[in-house]
Amino acid sequence: MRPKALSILLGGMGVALAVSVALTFTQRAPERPQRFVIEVRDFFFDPPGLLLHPKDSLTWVFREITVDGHTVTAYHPENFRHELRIPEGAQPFDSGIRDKVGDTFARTLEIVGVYDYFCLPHEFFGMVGRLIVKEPVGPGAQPSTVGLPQAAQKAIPSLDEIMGPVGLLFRVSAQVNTVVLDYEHSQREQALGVLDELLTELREGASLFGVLTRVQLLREIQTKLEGLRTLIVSGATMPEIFGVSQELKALLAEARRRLQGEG
Ligand SMILES: [Cu+2]
Repeated sequence: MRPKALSILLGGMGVALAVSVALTFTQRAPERPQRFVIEVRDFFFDPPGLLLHPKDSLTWVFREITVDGHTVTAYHPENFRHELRIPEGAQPFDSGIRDKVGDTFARTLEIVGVYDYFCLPHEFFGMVGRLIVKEPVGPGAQPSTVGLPQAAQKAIPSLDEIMGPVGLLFRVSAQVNTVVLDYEHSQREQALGVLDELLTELREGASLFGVLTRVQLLREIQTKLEGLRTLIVSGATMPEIFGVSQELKALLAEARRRLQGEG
């Protein structure tokens, strides 16, 4: 397992610390639907957790493919008899094994609640993810009845973490992924639109500004986002774009560690 996956596993242990700040925390205005992208890598989902609103669209892009491939599979009795950990009445999803880099799988989740999902070949290594549509309710909000594999329990972000400041970092990660995928698909204007919204949020003292200031990473993350913007405007190559996006991810991971260390 890669160091990054390990750090996510270790990071999961400090989640209870975010509880107190989560209570008074707002992540975003819910009015306008947004587009989010989660990257599927060897052997983790990036970001591992995400807060969505019912009209938001969500795409997984398979960025790294190990020899046995990966899946995006909801915890649902119809999926390999796993326990139900998505809302009652929600459609179970399963991408099937994907073994082609750049492949995508998309869903719009309309029913409010928690959606836990896993990668079929790698659940036991902790390759799991958690989505919350609007509110942390439903079967996925309850402790696992049969017990998730130990590595999965450690890797899955807590509800409080996703609903609080760390969830905001997850959202930035998913938006950076959106920018990268848009650019890869020659949607440069869309990519710039997402990026400019993020940069505006950083300048105008929204929650994101506050959280990044608190962990003393505002300036670095802002500079990297501006660097990404410059690359996109100048028509940079995909390796250059991937490079900066990975540097951004590293800064966001560091921000998460610092938030967890505050308690
Ligand atoms: Cu996998």
